[in-house]
Amino acid sequence: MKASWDIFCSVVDNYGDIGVTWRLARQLVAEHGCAVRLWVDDLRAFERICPEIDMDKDRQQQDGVEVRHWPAQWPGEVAADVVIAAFACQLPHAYMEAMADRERTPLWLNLDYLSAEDWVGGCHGLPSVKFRGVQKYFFFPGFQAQTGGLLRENGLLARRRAFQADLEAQAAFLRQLGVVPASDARLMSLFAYENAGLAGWLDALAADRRPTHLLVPEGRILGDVQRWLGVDSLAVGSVLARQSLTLQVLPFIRQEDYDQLLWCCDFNAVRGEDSFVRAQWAGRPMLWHIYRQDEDIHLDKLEAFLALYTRGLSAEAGAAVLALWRAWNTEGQMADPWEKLLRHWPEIAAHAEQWCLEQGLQADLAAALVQFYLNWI
Ligand code: TRH
Repeated sequence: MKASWDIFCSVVDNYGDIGVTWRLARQLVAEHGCAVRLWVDDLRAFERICPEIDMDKDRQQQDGVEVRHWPAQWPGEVAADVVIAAFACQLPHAYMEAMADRERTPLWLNLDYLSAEDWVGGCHGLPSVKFRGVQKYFFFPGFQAQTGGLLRENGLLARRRAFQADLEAQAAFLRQLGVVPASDARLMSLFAYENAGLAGWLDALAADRRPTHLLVPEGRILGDVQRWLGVDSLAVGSVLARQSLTLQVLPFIRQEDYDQLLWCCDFNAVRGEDSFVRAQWAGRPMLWHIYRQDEDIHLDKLEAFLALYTRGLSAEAGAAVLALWRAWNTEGQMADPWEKLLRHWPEIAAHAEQWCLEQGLQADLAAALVQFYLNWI
């Protein structure tokens, strides 16, 4: 009998909550033969990353996953063998009763946010609260051996490498997005929250000797791009040039295509959680716009990741990465750190691939979850 899994996703904002749970659900089905129901309270966000989603359906099959609209009134379904509350979302009370009513109580996990902080390894897998005898456990993704690892599908890195080695396939992929960069251009992607530091960075890219083709998926950073360009609006598909910089606005594309876009680019600016991990699997230099939290605690998370990520870089290259990431996340001056990063580009590029290989040696998050369940029963 296949183990049944219920994954609960409450879309707080943006696309990370659904982005992570959708990848996980598909992987549990495809690689571990699990029967997965994915409960999502906002199908609109889902439809942006997976256009096949029918927003009018309460129940639908997508890639072997039973996608369910999480209703305000719980429909009285039997609880699954494994229950994942993603990002500390609150399960319906009736569902918790259903968990406790099962003959064999389910494994109940809270899938937490990704963090590189040291304490994560010590808390991963620990018991949390109990409800009528059903024990909940913390499950922490992470970058180090004591954690639950990162989402990574089977064969992902081999597929990525084959695609990066195939220039024709990359050009064809970009062409169908309407992207035809100049042959000597540095191709970059920019997915970020609003950021007052953007103007200084764009100035530096425009003044650079080497051309840059910057792809900006529609979203929150577009207002800053617009202001810098001095235009009233920026429609999807717009291509505008300023000195060495060509800016192109892309539509929001399906998740698999976004992965491939990252693989095509020489440099990726990403944000949140899921695109941040996918940029690491792209094996290319990158910049992370971390999700802002109260009392600036996100800056501690940023530093924790940087401490790990810059290990093995020379002091100068490490300092260049630190300066750029810190400037971006404090809306500081970008021009000078960007120039420094360019000076160390070959080393930073080799390091990005090395980091990806090292992370790829860890058990992936879906496999770690399945193993946790097997150990538990
Ligand atoms: O959208 P994000 O900022 O999401 C999150 C949420 O805000 C969440 O509440 C918060 O907790 C978390 O950040 C830290 O960034 P993220 O995580 O990168 O998610 C974006 C998803 O959108 C990811 O799965 C990739 C996908 N995507 C596409 O499918 N197509 C696109 O064109 C783009 C740009 C992204």
